[in-house]
Amino acid sequence: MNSKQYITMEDTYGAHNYHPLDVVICKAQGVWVEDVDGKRYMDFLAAYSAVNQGHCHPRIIAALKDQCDRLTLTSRAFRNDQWPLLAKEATELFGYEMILPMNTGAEAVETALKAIRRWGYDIKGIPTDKAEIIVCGNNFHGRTITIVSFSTEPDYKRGFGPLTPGFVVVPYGDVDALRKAINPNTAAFLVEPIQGEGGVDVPPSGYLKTCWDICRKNNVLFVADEIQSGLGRTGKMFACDHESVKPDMVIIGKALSGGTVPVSAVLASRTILGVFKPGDHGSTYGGAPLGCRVARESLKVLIEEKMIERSAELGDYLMRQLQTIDSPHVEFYRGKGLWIGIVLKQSAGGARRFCEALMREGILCKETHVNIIRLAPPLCITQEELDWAIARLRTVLTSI
Ligand code: IF1
Repeated sequence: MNSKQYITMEDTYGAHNYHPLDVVICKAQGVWVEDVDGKRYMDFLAAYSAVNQGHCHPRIIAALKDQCDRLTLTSRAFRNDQWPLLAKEATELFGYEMILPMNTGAEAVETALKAIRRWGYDIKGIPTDKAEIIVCGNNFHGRTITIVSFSTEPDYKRGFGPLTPGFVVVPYGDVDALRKAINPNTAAFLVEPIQGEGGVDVPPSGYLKTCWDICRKNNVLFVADEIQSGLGRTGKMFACDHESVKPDMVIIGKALSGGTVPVSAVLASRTILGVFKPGDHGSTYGGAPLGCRVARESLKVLIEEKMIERSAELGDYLMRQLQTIDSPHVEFYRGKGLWIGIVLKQSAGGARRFCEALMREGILCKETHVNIIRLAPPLCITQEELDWAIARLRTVLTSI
């Protein structure tokens, strides 16, 4: 079958909850993907930063295959030989006392919300059912009904009511708004250190540190959703590291399993994750040996192949090169490491057509919020591959 036939089949039988580019990918390696018609593209989205290590990384795939031949799932009714190793390695690597494993990012965020609320009641002493969690405008933390209850994007929540109460929204980047929103019932502040869906929106320098200080002074948990911004994407292990902020709780996912099977987790102190007693929370695949084995290898690859340093170096290079492109359509560029948003002028007619033009040039990326092109290649990208992409970005941004 050719692309057209696959697309017709998908659109006939699959729910239309996405509006994807018309590229039908059938294989991939590193930064390169190939469609069913044999055309090659450079992936500049990396599955929303779930493929930081590159597609089908040989070490990660080898670990996946080896574990598949041994043991894939026990459920947490029994123990296995991979979860304890991931638990030890991840808590030591990230500097936390405890970790709770889940699968998707949304599940990890829901886990964090449960831990926050129970900490609020059992430890902070907030009256039952009065706990408040402060979140930011333009947030994206997943698609469950509770998570979209605090989204500020109407399309993400319309028709999904009744919505979950207990959330207070403040403008992103505004420390005074956070300070004013805190009251004795506030349990936590949940924030993306850089807003991905918000269009790679980097907050003002010092924002995270000031928010962290305000939370500490008010016995409010500072919780960072690093599911997309973490694991090297911004040139540090975590985006919070750019301001030397150590969250009370950090949420990770996506690249934790290098684009294979979903693995996510919440890390925090023994006091915070100690609120969960046996049977309080869990999931069928959370802590499965297959996911844990792959996650262990994915973290090792990130570190041993110096992908975090590469993200910092090549990200700075990419930003400098973009700044030299004199395009009538670009308002400004923003981002950190190999994570950049190209904010287009209103007159540019929306980012979608630029993404379609880039696809014709052999680059796959995604628009967000109508006028922003998101750039996020796998962190294994080489200088030569990046130069190849920059030449095409220059062509599209100056020729449309
Ligand atoms: C979609 C967006 C990105 C995330 C952060 C939690 C989650 C995500 C910071 C939930 C997931 C994905 C979900 C996917 C598209 C993509 C996305 F456009 F939706 F917003 F990346 F920006 N926290 N983001 O970015 O993790 O449950 O998906 O594993 O839902 O369309 P998940």
